[in-house]
Amino acid sequence: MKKKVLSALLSVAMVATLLVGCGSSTEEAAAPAATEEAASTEEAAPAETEAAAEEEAAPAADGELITVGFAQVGHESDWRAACTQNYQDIFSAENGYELSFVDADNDNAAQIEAVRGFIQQELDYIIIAPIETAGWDTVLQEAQDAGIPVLIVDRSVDADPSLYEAHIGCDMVAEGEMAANWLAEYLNGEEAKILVIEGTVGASATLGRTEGFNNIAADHSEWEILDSQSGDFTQSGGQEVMESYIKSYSDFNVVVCQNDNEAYGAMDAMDAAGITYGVDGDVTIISFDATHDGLQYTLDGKISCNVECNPLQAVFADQVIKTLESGGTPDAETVVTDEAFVAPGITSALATTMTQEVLDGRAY
Ligand code: GYE
Repeated sequence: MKKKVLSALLSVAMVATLLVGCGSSTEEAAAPAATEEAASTEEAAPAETEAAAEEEAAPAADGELITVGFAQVGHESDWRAACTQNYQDIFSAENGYELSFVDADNDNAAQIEAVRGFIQQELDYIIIAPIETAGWDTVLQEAQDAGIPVLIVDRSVDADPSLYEAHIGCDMVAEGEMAANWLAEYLNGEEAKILVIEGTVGASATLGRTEGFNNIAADHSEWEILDSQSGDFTQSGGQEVMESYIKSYSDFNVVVCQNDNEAYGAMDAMDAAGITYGVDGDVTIISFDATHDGLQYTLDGKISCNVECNPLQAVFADQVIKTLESGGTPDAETVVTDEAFVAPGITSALATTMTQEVLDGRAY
């Protein structure tokens, strides 16, 4: 890549002005237990990895670090914390990178400004985990005009795909469908009065999970979605929305939380109101993410079904950059696959029943 010396000098100033995170963990610790798909995708690209290692111009090979700016959504959830840690682990100096990390605190305008900052600093690559899908064309065009390749990770954007090199993330629509298909299997024709606590408005994770769930719900006339409001992917947001639902609706038997942290808040609100939930309670809770704590609640029978979204995706961004460094063309889309987990006592052909062993194997 160009402008190496300049970017190295600028990065000193950058450290003072940005929230910077530099990975210090070893490669070993960073290696995600991830999914089988993750492992197989990794195995599928050994030629590219070797090519990158042999490539003389590769900065890592000649001792120069590749500068990468990462514009992260924020720190709204346990999932996000795991995602951030994973990027800091993989994009470490040991692995040949100098990472500039900005936490946009769920502020779309601040996130776009962070990307502009990376462009001004003439970093080698920019990675964006976009808060919202909309509003990216202008700044992506600016990055392209400056000759800086951009990777979109986690959530997606609705911008022209020629403005970025690759997208890496989970299939959010498939996750929503997985949740609803499990509910159909579980209820087996019984009536459902459903309350949905959505994620951040305008985020592809919210849009996709909602769309996927609704796709399947459309085939179930015995289901009624009473309400669907945003809890912003936070525990406090989940609690507030659930408290207001409890005031407005006296008759419901399913609560769908679009991430684990919202589920924790919703459970607090139901506890306070004396509403029972879980496999032995009146209300069935579905959650997304399947983080360690979320799976503990699933193992405990409080969350009935938890649809995974694997946050350990930095290894794929590393591969895309190595491919670009060696002059190759990376896959435009890397889909990180997910599975669903159900509480003990629930028999499902669509999901894995939780055990202590599964929980112990969870790396995040
Ligand atoms: O589900 C939620 C986080 O974009 C997949 O963002 C991610 C979502 C995740 O805040 O916990």
